[in-house]
Amino acid sequence: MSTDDGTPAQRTRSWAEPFKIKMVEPLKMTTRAEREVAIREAGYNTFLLRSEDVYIDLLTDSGTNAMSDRQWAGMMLGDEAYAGSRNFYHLEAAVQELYGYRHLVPTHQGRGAEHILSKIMISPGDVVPGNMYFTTTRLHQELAGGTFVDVIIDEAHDPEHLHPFKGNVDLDKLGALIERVGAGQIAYVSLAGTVNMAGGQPVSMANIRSVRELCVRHGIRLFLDATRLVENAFFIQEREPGFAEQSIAQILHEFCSYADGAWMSAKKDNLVNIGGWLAVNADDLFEGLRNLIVVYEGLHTYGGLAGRDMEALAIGIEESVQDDHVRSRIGQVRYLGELLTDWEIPIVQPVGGHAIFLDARRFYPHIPQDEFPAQTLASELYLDSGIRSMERGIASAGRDATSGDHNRPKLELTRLTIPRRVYTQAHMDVVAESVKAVHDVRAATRGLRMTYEPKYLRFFQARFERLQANAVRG
Ligand code: P70
Repeated sequence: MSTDDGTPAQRTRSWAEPFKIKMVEPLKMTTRAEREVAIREAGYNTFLLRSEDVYIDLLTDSGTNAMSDRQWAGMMLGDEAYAGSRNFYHLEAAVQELYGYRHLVPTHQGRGAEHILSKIMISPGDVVPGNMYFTTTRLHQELAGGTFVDVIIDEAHDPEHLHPFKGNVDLDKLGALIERVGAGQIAYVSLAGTVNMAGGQPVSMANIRSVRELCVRHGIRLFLDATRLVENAFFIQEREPGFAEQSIAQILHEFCSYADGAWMSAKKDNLVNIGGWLAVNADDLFEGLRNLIVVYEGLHTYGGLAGRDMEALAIGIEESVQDDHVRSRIGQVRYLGELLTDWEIPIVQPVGGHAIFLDARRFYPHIPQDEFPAQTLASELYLDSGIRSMERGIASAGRDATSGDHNRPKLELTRLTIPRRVYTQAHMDVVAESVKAVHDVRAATRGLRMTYEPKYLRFFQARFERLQANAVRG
């Protein structure tokens, strides 16, 4: 821990936010009767609620971060030139310094980068191994003609397993896949830090070193989903022998050095409200990306972002790797996790970087997966207190591209995602109390039926209705 050069006893002292609050945004409280109407009109899908009807918004940590005074000052220094904006060069320098890649293109957000990378790297019929799927990542791989294959360790699918690096790749699974399809058919290996769908679970440095070695041996490229890689570095610093004395920035840099490039949803770790980027080392690859970016995003020196957004992002990158920031960010997530664990609420363990994941299978053992237990839990939480969470279960997993049947993931989770630098510890107390209230009446709760299902990424806009009216509570 870089800021704490003291004894182990001092390390156990409380953390606090390394900032004070300069501007506030009032929150709106609603009544249960108002929420009944709002959630029904939203088709029991928290994505379809109006944010005005939400009290504490834990839908996502994406684009919901609070920017610093330095970032806001940077917004005033936007160079809105079409080409060669000064802010682009600041952004490029920040990514080169902290992530270590030579070439950069900005994108409007993470999926813009996923789209371009998938188009360049994947040929129809290719296979893309990765450490658990992510919704947008997998869809872009599929739209480019690829097939995603999950090579994460089995422990990642078990919400109760206490493995310290549940995001790790299973090298035997990856090796067997390469044997089976041949290295020529593997587009690249796709590795995410603090794996979102597994509960924000980290990848160890030892694991990425081994994955790198395997890839080099077979001439396969390795790309990182860097969206929450700073948070991944924190877990390496805390849990992996030999890293306790290194800074988050040093660990991040080494981790990135094992990959050929990375894509980023800057709306998470990088502390901005919008933005993304794609960075690589190889000149030929960059040539291709830079060309395609002008087709889909914008000129290669803005890629869909305003100059001011690139400036806020360049500053956000610097702030995001500060050890005190990361420690308090993850400290807050853990605080909520500890409250829920004390009350024996089933959550994914160990607690990951960006969210608490409620285990809806154990929360509602009487609701079958086809009746959307995690979606049900998200709507019950909203009804109880106005807190907004997100389904990460069968609705998110979509349908099998060949059979058309639901994908039925082992993990049926409801995510309470904590935005960075936004809420206080008292908000976390209120959230925990609401989860407990919903848990106390769980036996009376019934599931949902899907009444409308969009073709792509159905969870965003799907609509549901209640299977049976739930018992009215006071
Ligand atoms: C979330 C957000 C975005 C994301 C991510 C990882 C590991 C790429 C992206 C895409 C937003 C979201 C996206 C899909 C479904 C639900 C929510 N995750 N890789 O809340 O980045 O959103 O900037 O295009 O987590 O987890 P972007």
